Amino acid sequence: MEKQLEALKQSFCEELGQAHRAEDIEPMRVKYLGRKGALTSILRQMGTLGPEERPRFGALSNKLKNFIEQALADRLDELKRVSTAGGVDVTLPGRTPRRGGIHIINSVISELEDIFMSLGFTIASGPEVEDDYHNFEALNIPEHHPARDMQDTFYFDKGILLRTHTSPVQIRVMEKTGLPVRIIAPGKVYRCDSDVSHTPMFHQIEGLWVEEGITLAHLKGVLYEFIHRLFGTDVPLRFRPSFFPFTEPSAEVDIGCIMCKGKGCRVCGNSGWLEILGSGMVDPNVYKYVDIDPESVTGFAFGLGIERIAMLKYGIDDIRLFYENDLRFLSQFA
Ligand code: 2NM
Repeated sequence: MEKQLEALKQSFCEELGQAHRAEDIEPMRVKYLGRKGALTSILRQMGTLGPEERPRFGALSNKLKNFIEQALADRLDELKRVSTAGGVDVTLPGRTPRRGGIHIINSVISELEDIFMSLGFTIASGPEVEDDYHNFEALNIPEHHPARDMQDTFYFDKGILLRTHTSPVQIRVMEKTGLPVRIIAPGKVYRCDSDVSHTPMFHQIEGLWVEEGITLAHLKGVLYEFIHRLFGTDVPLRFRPSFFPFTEPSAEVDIGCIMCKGKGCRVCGNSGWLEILGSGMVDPNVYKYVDIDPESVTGFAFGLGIERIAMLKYGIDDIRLFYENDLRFLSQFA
């Protein structure tokens, strides 16, 4: 019979743990302590015991009855307290907030900054809302150049726009600080364009080194070093003549396709090469706009899109993924 009491206590405790509403308590009291309850039916068997066993069994039964009464009262108290806290169960453990992470684009920017800082470049920044003069005119981009077309540029009032590249930062630095200049300008730029490889906002890094005696050899040296640090020293590189209004001569830089190792694939359009940046020697006309004597110095500049670098480095085939805020995508890089 002692065993029966012990088993009763155990099943009572288990059931109490499952009671989550105040209304669950009264039915339990009836079930265990009521006239037809479990404890009562055990007590009814007391008559079958010898007189010497009865007092001990009586004491044990009483103890269990008190225990059940107290436990029911305590649990009821607790459940009432919880329901008066606006239905919020303050006894539940808190929810752990999800930890944020660095966006993949920002971590690629940091990586590029580290490379250029180790080559003696400092980091410059400037406004994203620019004027026509710094975004176009001082960069030797003539009035009717296609880059000024309404299709590419987001305009505010006449003469005010969202910068379409970070070159205006370099114009501002040349205007303001003396020579020599050795800077990179990372940041957001805006163009009215949207498809698998274009978003209306994207990121660029442009670099500028202007100092007496700077030649095309410095341009090649810096860009070789940069690309080898970013993609590894076994990636082949080629300089292809090109044109930009603000550099003369100009060159675009291709790397051997990192997807197919130069064999030709969908990513490189079967050419085996990927275009990754534009560069050139700063056009003497640009110096005139910022009051630098074009006879006294030379310099080189370059520019590249961060998203494109990130897509190549991580094998991402749609640029829009960067800005849809889908954590299934973003958390892979955090
Ligand atoms: C590029 C390619 C070539 C460039 C030029 C200048 C400045 F301000 F010095 F004239 N900044 N950035 C430049 C040169 C940018 O991007 C594809």
